[in-house]
Amino acid sequence: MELKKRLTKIISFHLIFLLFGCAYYSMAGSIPVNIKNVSIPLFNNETVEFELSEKLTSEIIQEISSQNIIKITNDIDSDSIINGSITSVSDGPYVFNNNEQVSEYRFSLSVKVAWIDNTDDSALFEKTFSAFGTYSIDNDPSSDGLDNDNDGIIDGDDSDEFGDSRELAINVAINKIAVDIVNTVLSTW
Ligand SMILES: [Ca+2]
Ligand SMILES: [Ca+2]
Repeated sequence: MELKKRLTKIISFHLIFLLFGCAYYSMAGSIPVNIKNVSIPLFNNETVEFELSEKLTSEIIQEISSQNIIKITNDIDSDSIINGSITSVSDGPYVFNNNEQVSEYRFSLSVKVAWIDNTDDSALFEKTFSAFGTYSIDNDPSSDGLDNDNDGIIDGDDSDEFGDSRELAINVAINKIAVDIVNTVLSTW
């Protein structure tokens, strides 16, 4: 009799857990079922930095299609739309050497992004993203002793570290932001 009571307790506990589990699950998957595709028009660029929006927009599109998250469409009747605006960029000193000269700079950018449900114009998320890349003025990225793209591989060992060092820092920052945005789309899902 005692055992039977205990068993009933255990079973009802599991039942409650299961029910709560389901409730949590359905809340996590709160994207309206009507959203089957997304359009991603070229982001606005409010800064004077050249070609940033082209780079960032195509990086996001590439990231979303390679992960097969949601269908991307150019259709003006899309279910949803991702709007973005690059609001600021800056080149600031990041590391000083012993002579108090700047040895590393940091290129930073901020982007305001909203994912809109077109049926009622509500925002699935609305968020500002920031990222940076570092570069040195004196050396080229293949010999500056820096891990420019932060992947743990430095200079000659990293086939990505070449060319104009500021350009590379910009690409690194754009790549980080694109990954961040796509992760936010995924977590909204
Ligand atoms: Ca690297
Ligand atoms: Ca380097």
